[in-house]
Amino acid sequence: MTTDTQTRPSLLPDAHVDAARYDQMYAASIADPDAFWGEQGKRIDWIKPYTKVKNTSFGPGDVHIKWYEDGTLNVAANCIDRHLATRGDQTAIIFEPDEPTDPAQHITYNQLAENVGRFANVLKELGVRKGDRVVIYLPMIPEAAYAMLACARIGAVHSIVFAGFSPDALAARMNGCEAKLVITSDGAPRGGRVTELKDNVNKAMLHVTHDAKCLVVKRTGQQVAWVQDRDVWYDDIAARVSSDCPPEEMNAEDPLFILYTSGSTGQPKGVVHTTGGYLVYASLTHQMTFDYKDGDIFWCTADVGWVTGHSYIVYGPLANGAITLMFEGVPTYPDAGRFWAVCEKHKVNQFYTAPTAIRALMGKGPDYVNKYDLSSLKLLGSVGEPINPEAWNWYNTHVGKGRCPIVDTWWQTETGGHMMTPLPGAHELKPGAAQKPFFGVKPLVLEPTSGEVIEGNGVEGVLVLADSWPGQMRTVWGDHDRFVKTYFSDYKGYYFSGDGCRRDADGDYWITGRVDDVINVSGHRMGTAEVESALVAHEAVSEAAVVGYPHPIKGQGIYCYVTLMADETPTDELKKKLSDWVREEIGPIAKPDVIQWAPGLPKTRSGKIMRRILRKIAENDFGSLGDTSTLADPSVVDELIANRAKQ
Ligand code: 6R9
Repeated sequence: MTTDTQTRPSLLPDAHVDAARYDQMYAASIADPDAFWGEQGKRIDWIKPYTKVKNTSFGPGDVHIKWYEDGTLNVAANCIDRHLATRGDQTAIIFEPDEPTDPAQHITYNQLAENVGRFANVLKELGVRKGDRVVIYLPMIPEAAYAMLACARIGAVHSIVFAGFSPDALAARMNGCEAKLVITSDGAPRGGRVTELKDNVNKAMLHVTHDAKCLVVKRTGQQVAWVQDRDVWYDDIAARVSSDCPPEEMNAEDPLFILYTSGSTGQPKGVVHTTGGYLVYASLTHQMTFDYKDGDIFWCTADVGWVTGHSYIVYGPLANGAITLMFEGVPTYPDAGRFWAVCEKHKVNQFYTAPTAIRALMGKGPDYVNKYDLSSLKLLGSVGEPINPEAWNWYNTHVGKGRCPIVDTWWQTETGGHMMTPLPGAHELKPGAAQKPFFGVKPLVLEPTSGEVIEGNGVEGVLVLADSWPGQMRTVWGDHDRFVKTYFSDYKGYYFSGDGCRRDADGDYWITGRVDDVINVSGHRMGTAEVESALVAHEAVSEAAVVGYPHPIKGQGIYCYVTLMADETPTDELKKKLSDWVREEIGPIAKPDVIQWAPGLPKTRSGKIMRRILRKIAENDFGSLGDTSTLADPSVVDELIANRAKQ
């Protein structure tokens, strides 16, 4: 067990929201959503103000979601133009490149205006018009933000494809939304290596079934293969267009972006977010959850290829006139101290990352953190999966030094912004809990089989949302039926999150993981996250993933994949120790049936463990592993299969 100090951070003083204000605002948001969101909508600038606020139905029957439907606005104007009078010379974006020895850039709001205006005119030159779709396949460079905002400025709909995705994945997404243009760069430096982005686009284009052009930003200066009449250098057009581009007037319900995300079945879905409600929600959550104050330096370590990057690197912070940091690299390059070096260098005030990164860095030991001055930090955040208490404590002790509240934010690509999180000036923290619904969010716990609402505290079930919020996705691109079927048909009249949750004795919420990750051992329901959390609490363990597998007596047995700390030796004796440890930590029912050493775990590029694959391997069913091409490192799967036989 850890010997770290376990000082709990105190509430932030002078926060935007204290406990009394949270209670009052939350109650108001639920009692009268029209009045609450009508007021909140004023935080952004409208060209034509709305007169209607909420027009939503979760069915049964008709499912529709509209917010501020008769208002018009432009997102780029909200993220740039309206700040120019007051903070034109303030930094908008700090860019920290992959190589620590390369200079960082500070881009002011004035410069942002110029760069985005010019980018928008380049898009127009290429024939991109309001409503057209543009795929963005770029590294984490300022041009990614310019491209997003340029699309928003002219009313084009962007769809970002994470630069780590393969040519096939890129082609599927370009075809899915019939993108007129793909924006890429020659190469993408990351962790000291270069991904050949333009080459990937060339390969993808062979499978794109309609005409599309390719706009190339120069990042590395490397040689690239070129197709005349299809490919154009950004710099060539930028040199001859003006930086003045008036913003297009958009309806609140016009699409702003499409973001493809995987579900439990089928091809990735194109999640559609619209203009007005999304911006109000991204901006409000950014300000309140992180207690963002003018001049603070905010760093979200996500990639803009994920929703977290959309809402909390670009749209939320820039709508708030914030200083947002964009990092091109990885947490372990040149070494496991990079995050903390960047925090020190740029005097970061709020730092927002994922548990998987914390666990990876935790495995390298605290020396990498302790050598940096992290006194600028005021708040830490977590997103992407439940954070196990061990990682939470490490984050709190070594990064936050026991004084920075940790906001554990539960939300999804589909929700646009935070749905449940403690607020740093209002809620005493519980490690591992998402705790409280954000304003306007109405969580319910349902009995999974009957779908009945479970009232009271100290209960567990599936998590649904009873009413809409402005940041909610509106539809699946080109397939509204799939939208209705995926989210509104298991539990009629509710939005089904796909997650399980527990409401504890105090009424605080704990996300227990995707409901398909719940296993049933001898009639006992158990979150695989619980067993994982116990395993990683052992000093020898760096990471663990747990799945169920068919067991002749228990129904399901507990199968654990364990990655050890670098200096540990995998022995049968250690397996027994870990097994006993879990038994002690949770109870005899949680004793692992199988422990398999895993030098690496199959993860998506956003760091989520692909349990579907681990379940198949545990079941000895290697024939139907499904698509493994989206894994960060597909070779770990072969290694796990090879080792499976030895169990
Ligand atoms: C923002 C994002 C969504 C799924 C979600 C849940 C898991 C995210 C979490 C969390 C527990 C948190 N998740 N944040 N689980 N605590 N703080 O990650 O979006 O990639 O769509 O994933 O991630 O299972 O349903 P997305």
